[in-house]
Amino acid sequence: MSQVIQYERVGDIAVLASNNPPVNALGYDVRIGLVEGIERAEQDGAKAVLIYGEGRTFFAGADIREFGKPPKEPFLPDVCSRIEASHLIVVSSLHGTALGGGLEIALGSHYRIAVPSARVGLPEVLIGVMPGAGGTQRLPRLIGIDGSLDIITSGRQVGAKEALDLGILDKVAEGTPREIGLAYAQELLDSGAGRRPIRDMDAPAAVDFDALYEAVLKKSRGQLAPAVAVRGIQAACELPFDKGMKRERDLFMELMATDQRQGLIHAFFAERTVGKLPEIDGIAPRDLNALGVIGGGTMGAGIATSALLSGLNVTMLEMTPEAAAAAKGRIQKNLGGALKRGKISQDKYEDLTEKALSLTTSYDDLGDVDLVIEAVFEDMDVKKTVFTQLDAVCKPGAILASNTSYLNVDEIAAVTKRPQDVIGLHFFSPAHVMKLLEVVVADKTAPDVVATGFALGKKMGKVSVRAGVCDGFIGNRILSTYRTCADHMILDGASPYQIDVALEKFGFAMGPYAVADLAGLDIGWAVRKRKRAEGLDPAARDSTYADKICEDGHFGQKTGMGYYDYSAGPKSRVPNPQVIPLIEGDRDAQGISPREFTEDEIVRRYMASMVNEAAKVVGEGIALRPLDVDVTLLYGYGFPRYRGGPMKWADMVGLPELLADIQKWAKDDPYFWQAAPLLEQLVAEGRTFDDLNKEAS
Ligand code: 3H9
Repeated sequence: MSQVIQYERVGDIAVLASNNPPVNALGYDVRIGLVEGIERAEQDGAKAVLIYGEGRTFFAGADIREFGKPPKEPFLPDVCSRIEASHLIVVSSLHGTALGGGLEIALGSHYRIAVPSARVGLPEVLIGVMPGAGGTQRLPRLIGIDGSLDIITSGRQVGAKEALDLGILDKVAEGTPREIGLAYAQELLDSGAGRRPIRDMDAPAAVDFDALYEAVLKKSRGQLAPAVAVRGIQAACELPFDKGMKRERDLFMELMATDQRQGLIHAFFAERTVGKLPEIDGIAPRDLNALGVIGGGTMGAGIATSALLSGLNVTMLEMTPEAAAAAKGRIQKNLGGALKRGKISQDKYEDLTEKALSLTTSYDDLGDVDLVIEAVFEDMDVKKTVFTQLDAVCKPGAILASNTSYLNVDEIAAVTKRPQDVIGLHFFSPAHVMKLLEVVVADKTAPDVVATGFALGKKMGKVSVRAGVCDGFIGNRILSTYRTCADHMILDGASPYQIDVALEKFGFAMGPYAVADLAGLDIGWAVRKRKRAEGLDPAARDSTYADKICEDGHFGQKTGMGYYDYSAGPKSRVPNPQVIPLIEGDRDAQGISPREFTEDEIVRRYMASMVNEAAKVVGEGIALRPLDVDVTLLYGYGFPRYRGGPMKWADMVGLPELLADIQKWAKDDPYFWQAAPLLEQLVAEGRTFDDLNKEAS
């Protein structure tokens, strides 16, 4: 008998309790245990079977770690069908998250009960597959096409009440899953209720599935699984049950073989691994109740909003009462958005804006905060002044953090008498929306300060990535390289619009020039001016058209004009007619004859420059592992999740091919295309970035 499924008789009811922490994933032992449990119940005279999960949840799905390996019998669809075929009444009692194969086990059962806090769903498309154990065949028979289509193609989790209303659940009751399951099974036996296999229910009438397929494909922006899942629902409506099951299995296996499945599962595990760091293993974070924020512009107000929403008290410091009032207005606006979306109540809104938030113009009011985040103008001298003042007023042990996006945190720390308490906490704008937080660890930062940075990120619901100190840390350093690559392609003949289209087709939410317009062209302008002042390498290519756009007062969306003209609204994106002549001027001045670029070449160059810089970032230890880069790009830079991140993408494309491209392009521009030593090493050793991830875990 399987170790993970415990069998017990309670009167006429055979109880199968699954005990496979942490989430009762349906691995081999669980599958075999369920089949054995049903067989034993049938043989020892039970009249009903109760299936439930011990620990925090009912089955959260198939064991994703088994994906990509040869499947081992009994397969999950057969387990569900075996449960359904039993001559005993089978009840599943749900708590926690009954997801994917977990919900499919419940759908294979004849009745379903859940505790009120339970959530159900078929999230397979979120990891690049589709329900493969009867979900697309049974759910439409139970709740119809519309509900199934929504649940299966979105992958969203459905609360118990909604699931009851939809007809997925038969009953919701308070208690432990065991108690409510036993009571319900007994109630069914007492009432003489019969078996109720969903396979015997009528399938809904077919609709125009080709149109549905196309609509879902368009909505999924390049991701295949949701549209392919529509074909599964179609099979439920058009084929007899067993043939529908076969069709579902074929579609499932088709998706299992895709790069998108690999990319999405990589992303799933990468975001769960990124916070696991040897340096903070077992280290307790410092107390974190009161936060100070210096500077109430868009960034500071976003950070304060996020902190307030996570339950921290915030003291916001601004230079003047007027600026403080403006900062409060921004925070109120942000929180107003949360109120409007139903995320907080009116009372909570009042509490956060009037009690948890205080405004000040005096550094003395920061004496009691546990952690203070500076979000002032991106200028080293200004930052040093702020940190000197903070060092003077903050209590011993308080953490002093900078939200700088490029500047050297070691240099900032050096102006204080407590460099061990100084850290970089780089949020992404708008900080109350964007999920990424770079935790920048300086030379002298203490481990419990790092742990506190991660604890703050968790409290705020962020995905935190550890970064070392360098110009731009992980994300902005890599961004600066691939933007430079795009700028070079423009000098050589591509247009910003062609580049945006090519990368949006690749799957980026927005192309780099549309992003630049959104972020504000003045930001890149300031960085270019700083870098030129520091002295550019004479071998580096440079251009001036982007500066000229700024000199004309066009900073992108906020001024209504940038690479695009936004006079018809922020989404209108009509090319600004002044841009191409400015580019042509640059080309003429540099004696460049423009050439054609295909979309394929644009993507190859752009991606190669990104991966190459990322390999340098990993090789230098700025990012701990390739997966840290992947998570950074996925959460901060709109990288398509179904491609897993740039390093995972590179592994799938092939590192030798990528290196060969870089070496070829280096013949024309040896300064820009310097291959990363780590990339050369991996190619020489026949290894991948993912091998490095595995070695580090
Ligand atoms: C499927 O079912 C296909 C079928 O239709 C057909 C098959 C033929 N497998 O997220 P957490 C691990 S596809 C293996 O931190 P939470 C996770 O890595 C599957 N491991 O906790 C982590 O490990 P570690 C459909 C899994 O409370 C630990 O559990 N189901 C799986 O924030 C805790 O996870 C899904 O896609 C898994 N299925 O969230 C559900 N799930 O401690 C995917 C989790 O070593 N899972 N782990 O880092 C989730 O959405 C969330 O994990 C869940 C819990 C909501 C369950």
